[in-house]
This record gives sequence, C-alpha cells and structure tokens, in this order.
Amino acid sequence: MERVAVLGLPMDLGAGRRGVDMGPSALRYARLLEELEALGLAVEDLGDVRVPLAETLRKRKGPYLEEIRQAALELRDRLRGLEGVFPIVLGGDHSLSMGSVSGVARGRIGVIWVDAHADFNTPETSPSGNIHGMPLAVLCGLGHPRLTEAFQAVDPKDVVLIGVRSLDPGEKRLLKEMGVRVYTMHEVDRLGMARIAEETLAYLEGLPLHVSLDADVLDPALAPGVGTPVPGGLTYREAHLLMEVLAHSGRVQSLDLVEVNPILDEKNRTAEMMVGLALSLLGKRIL
Ligand code: HAR
Ligand code: MN
Ligand code: MN
Ligand code: MN
Repeated sequence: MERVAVLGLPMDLGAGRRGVDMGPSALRYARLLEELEALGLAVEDLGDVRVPLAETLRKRKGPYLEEIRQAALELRDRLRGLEGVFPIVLGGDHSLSMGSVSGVARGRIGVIWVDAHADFNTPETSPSGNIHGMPLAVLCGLGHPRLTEAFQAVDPKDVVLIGVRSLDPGEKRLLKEMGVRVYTMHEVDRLGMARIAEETLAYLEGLPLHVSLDADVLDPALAPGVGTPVPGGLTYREAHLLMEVLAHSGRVQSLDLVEVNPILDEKNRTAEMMVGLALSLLGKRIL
C-alpha cells in the first residue's frame, strides 16, 4: 500500500495579508486524511512545523526573512527524514516551498509549479517585498543570499510553470533569462491542458516530480479563499485533468497545497477544491 505523510506549516509571514496560517486546518477539516484513506492509502498526519505567530513579531516590520528561513529549514529537515512515503505539505504561504522542494530533492528533481503567479521575484524586482512572491527564484539560485545558500535546489531548466497570468516586469525578464518553461493561461486556452500536461511530462522526462499547487491558480469564482486572486484562472476540469495526467505518469513523489486563506473563503470551498485535486493526483479516478 502506498504511504502518505501529511505535514502542515501554518505560516502567513511571507504573504501580504493574514489568514493563510489557517490553511492547514482548513485542508484537514475538508477531510484530506479521510479521503486519502478511502483511496486505499496508508496516511499518517505528522502534525505541524512550528512557526512564530505574526502577532508575536508585531513590534518589527516584515518581511520576516529570518523567521521564514527558519520555518522552511525545519520543514526541509523533517522531509529529509522521510523515506518511502509520499509527503503532502499543507500551507501556509508559498514561501514554505523553498523548504519542501529542498526537503524532497534527492538529487535532480523536476518541479511543476501550478500558480497564477511565477513567484520568481528577487528583493530587487519585487514590487511588494512579500517573500511568497520569491520562492521559485530562490530554488533556482536567485535572490537573498540567506535564502539561496539554504534552499537552492533545482536547475531552472527542470522547472515548469502552469496557469500563470500575473507577472511583474522584473520577474518576466528573469524567467526568460533563466530559461524557465512557462505555460501561461494563454497557452492553456490555445493548447488545452491535456497537451500541456503531456508536454510537461516529456520535457521533464526521467526526473522524479514535485508538484507545488497554489490555490490561486484556480479561477477565483471556484476558489475565492486566496489572498491574491487573479481573474481568468483554471477551471475545475482543467485543474483535475492536469492532476489526473500527472498521476497516470506514476512519477510524482510529493505535493504542496498552499495559499488557502479560510478567512477570505466561502464555506471552505477552496480547501475542498484543493483536497479534490490532491486526490486526483494520488490516483482517484472517475471510473
Ligand atoms: N508577484 C507579486 C509579488 O511578488 C504577487 C505574488 C505573490 N502572490 C502569491 N504567490 N500568492 O503565488 O508581490
Ligand atoms: Mn505561489
Ligand atoms: Mn499565486
Ligand atoms: Mn497566492
């Protein structure tokens, strides 16, 4: 039986607004563990990685680089200790993925970053200064040295972005310079998700895969519980099809579910959507 380990990181220090620290609870409340078990998987909840509450840091202004670094390092080390299980990391803002990707990489790894944003800013290009807009750049070796020295983990050529529709000028330039493969919503419309999923698997041929799923890739009509909604996102079927095709490859070995903000959500719909997508990625089929 395939084994799954669930690990939360209730952190919102990297985001511009509060609330994604409650994401892990919302995802558990949406019956992630029970539904995975119903698929026949052996599931263990490893609890949450400790992270300071934003209120305890109030005297200082952000961006809380050291606190985020520390929490992501702890996540990295917890994941490094796991063997023979499929980890699902529950966020939390997307800066946690610096730790998840570094923690699951055992040598070369392909990263599929499914997001309305590219999260490819550096402190120089970021308009907001928010660290959750930077983790993919850090993983590719760009950004604050305190972060790149700890988390540089992937070759930009081993990264595929899907669902992108909001880029800052500086990160646009960096993505092109680094040769990252990007399927924007324009390509989703023109090519269709089936082709994008197949091309992604072919492009990352031979590599074990990590999927980092940001809730804001979904259309905000489906997933209103996010801090930075962008219109024109993935439909229910496009998102599920991507997960189903990736599942069929048998190569995905780990998953992040990030940026769910229950405060901004409607009756936990966004967490429920994310749980449904996780199930598809772990092999749930219609027939
Ligand atoms: N690009 C913007 C910035 O850097 C917003 C990106 C952060 N939002 C996210 N990440 N939810 O995917 O500030
Ligand atoms: Mn993101
Ligand atoms: Mn995003
Ligand atoms: Mn977001």
